[in-house]
Amino acid sequence: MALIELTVPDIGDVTDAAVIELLVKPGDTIKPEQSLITIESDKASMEVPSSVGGVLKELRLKLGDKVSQGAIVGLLETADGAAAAPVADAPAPAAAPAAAPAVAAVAAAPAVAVAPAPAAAPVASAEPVARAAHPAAALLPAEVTAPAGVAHASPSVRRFARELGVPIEKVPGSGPKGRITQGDVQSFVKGLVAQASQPAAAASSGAGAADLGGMTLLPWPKVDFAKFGEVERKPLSRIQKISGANLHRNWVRIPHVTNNDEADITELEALRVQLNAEHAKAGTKFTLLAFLLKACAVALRKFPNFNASLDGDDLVLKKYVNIGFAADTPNGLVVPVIRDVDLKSISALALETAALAAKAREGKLSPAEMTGGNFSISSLGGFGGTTFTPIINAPEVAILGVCRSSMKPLWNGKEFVPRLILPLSLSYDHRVIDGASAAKFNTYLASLLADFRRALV
Ligand code: CAO
Repeated sequence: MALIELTVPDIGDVTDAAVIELLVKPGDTIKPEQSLITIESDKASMEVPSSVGGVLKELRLKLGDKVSQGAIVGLLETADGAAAAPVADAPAPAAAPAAAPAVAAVAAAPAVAVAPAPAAAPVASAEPVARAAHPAAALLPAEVTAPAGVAHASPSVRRFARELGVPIEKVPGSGPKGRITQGDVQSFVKGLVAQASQPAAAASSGAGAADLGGMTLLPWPKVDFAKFGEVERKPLSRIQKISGANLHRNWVRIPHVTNNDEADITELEALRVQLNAEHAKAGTKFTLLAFLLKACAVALRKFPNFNASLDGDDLVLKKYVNIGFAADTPNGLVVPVIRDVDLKSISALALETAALAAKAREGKLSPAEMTGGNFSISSLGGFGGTTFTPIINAPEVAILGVCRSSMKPLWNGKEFVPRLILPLSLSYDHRVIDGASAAKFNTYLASLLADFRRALV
């Protein structure tokens, strides 16, 4: 029987490394090469193993202690007293990466060192070349690989993360007290893989990949839905995948604000009903959408910044007025574009929107019929709702959302009168349009819809 003092070996120029894990406790039977503690400096985390077996009689360190070479880890009672071998006789590290700092458990009673042991690879300071060698690490944005706070994970989980090139300190822990489990590392990697495949989807839609300006997100939650009830898996349609990637980009990259207003369309609706009655034989249907297109064209002429696109540091003001409208189809959302809306009659606009909407539903729109828009209208009036936040169709800078009109009591100065009120939700790119301009645009649009004669002025 011999009592051996275990000390921290030469750990290069690392000093005051924090003890972040105690992997054993007094009374434990320690096998040779078993890790005793994990220490972490600002450059690396390392496990300190014992090269000899025995029973740990005393642990002299606690979490948070700062250690340097020579610090006493604890006292180990060996069975025969022969384990404290010179360094030269000690077993070689089994799997220490060449770049890893050499950390040894040191038996020192008296001055007898024991084996250098396998040590953890420096996770936080891994060279780019080393990272690229790992599939998961290659997916990490630069700032994800930067050093961060102390991570709590067992040696086997650390080893697992290391093998995948995952910086353990970036993995959110789901275990007790935030401890990182092997499942957490797996979820982290799956999340990175999923994120990495999203730009590919955007690229396939012609949108091109883009980094998220340093935004790092948690992995997407992985849930086994079938555990909670019956499910059916249905792949997204091609249009849904393309429009989804575009909507996602636009939502993330454009600072959206929505201005909500109301238009009194009592007179307009009366006119529309009258026109429809008069043109019933010809089969022309004067839709609200046609009037909205015309009113928006007039408003776009009055507020040119809405009829524009951002191109770097320039605002490109367009001298033509092309407006797209969102059309709901069995395969997903598409946006056919009406050209030169300002030059067309309302009946022509009604006919053209009907023809394009029918083509959209049949999936027969050509690419040319869906490009060149300056502004968009998303009309949900036929379905319902009171307000919503339409997503701007980049590179446009604004979009009008319209919900269902309803009769409301309006105060005319003397009494409440029933009026047909149309909700208008104008989303705008706040980099180009300020709140005051948006309020003016929406108010002006509402005034046109309230009295269409103003559109002639
Ligand atoms: N308030 C009340 N009723 C309205 C209305 C409104 N704002 N707008 C339309 N309606 C009524 C119409 O009066 C018509 O009723 P009747 O059949 O009794 O005459 C009915 O709704 C259908 O209207 P419409 O034929 O004029 O068609 P529309 O202009 O409303 O819509 C189209 C055409 C292509 C825009 C529409 O079919 C569509 O696809 N809308 C979906 C837009 C969308 O999905 N937006 C979301 C994009 S973001 O996810």
